[in-house]
Amino acid sequence: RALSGASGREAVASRENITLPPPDSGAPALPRRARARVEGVSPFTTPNSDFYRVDTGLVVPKVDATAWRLRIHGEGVTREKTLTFDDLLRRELIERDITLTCVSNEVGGPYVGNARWIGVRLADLLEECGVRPPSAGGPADQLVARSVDGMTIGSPVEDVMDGRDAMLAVGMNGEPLPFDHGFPVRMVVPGLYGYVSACKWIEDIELTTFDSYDAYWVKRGWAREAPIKTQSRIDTPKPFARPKADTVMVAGVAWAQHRGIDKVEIRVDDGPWEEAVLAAEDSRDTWRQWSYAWRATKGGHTLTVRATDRTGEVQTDRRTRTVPDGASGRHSVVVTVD
Ligand SMILES: Nc1nc2c(c(=O)[nH]1)N[C@H]1C(S)=C(S)[C@@H](COP(=O)(O)O)O[C@H]1N2
Ligand SMILES: [Mo]
Repeated sequence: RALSGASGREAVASRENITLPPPDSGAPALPRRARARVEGVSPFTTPNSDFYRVDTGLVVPKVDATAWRLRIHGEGVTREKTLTFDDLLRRELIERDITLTCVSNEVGGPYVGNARWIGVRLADLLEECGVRPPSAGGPADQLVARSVDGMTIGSPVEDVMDGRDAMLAVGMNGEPLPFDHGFPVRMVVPGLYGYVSACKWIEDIELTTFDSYDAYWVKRGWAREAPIKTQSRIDTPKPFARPKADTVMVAGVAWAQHRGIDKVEIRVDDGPWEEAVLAAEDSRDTWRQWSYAWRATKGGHTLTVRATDRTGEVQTDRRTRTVPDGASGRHSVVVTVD
């Protein structure tokens, strides 16, 4: 059906024919000091070509946007909708910077990236369909998104409709979604791990309950609900680096989407926690870069980072595995100063 022939020629052509209209609500200008000027830190905006990719697809679905449809139906839907790609483009478009994170990211791991997304506000569409969140008496507490390749991803209806910038995204960093990242349309919900929010190649949204349906990864032992944990990562120096005894710039990123990052601290060996310099906050849905000028002394040292989010919660030291709801613990890097 929507998956076109082996070559995906129609899909490629449909993508090339898309001109994304300028968003009605542009992303707020990036604060001038949102970037830490330290070599080796992850770029604030992750280029599409470097953006992590996590999915079960052996073959990336190639969907022809002109044939694509999205159906919204289920419990509490009083007016079902079927939308085309052009229907979406004709709606009010918002543009937002949102950092995506995978629940399978180990502490210090690479499965996190930040992009500027363009899309349609999902809550508006749901409201037009008559959907009310549970807090307003709606019968459905789970929104199950289904992709053309059969993936199912369940998100709390309450979160999607609570005012955050949950969207059906059509654009990523100024271009139509790359095929790898869900062309033509995917979901993005700030604050939730990808496996409970970020359905790529979406074609169906069903309103249901958590009691009556378990999505793909939930059937395999992962948590039903999974807000992103407060985390931080040292990007530089790299593990086992051999910097010279001098001032060494330690830098990285910290994230706690939809709560925001308030503070980042660095500890050298068993020393006191020292505050890092935080780059300006773009939004509470994006990561923040940080840096720390370390007066490095000769010998082997362990650098450890921890973040505090805007609820005041300090990133825990308690190590957990990624299963069932995301790794916790603190990232450390061992270096030898010459
Ligand atoms: N259709 C589909 N959507 C999916 C997945 C998938 O396997 N299939 N993986 C999810 C997971 S686990 C994550 S973390 C994000 C990753 O999005 P990205 O590959 O664009 O970084 O997509 C989510 N959406
Ligand atoms: Mo993920």
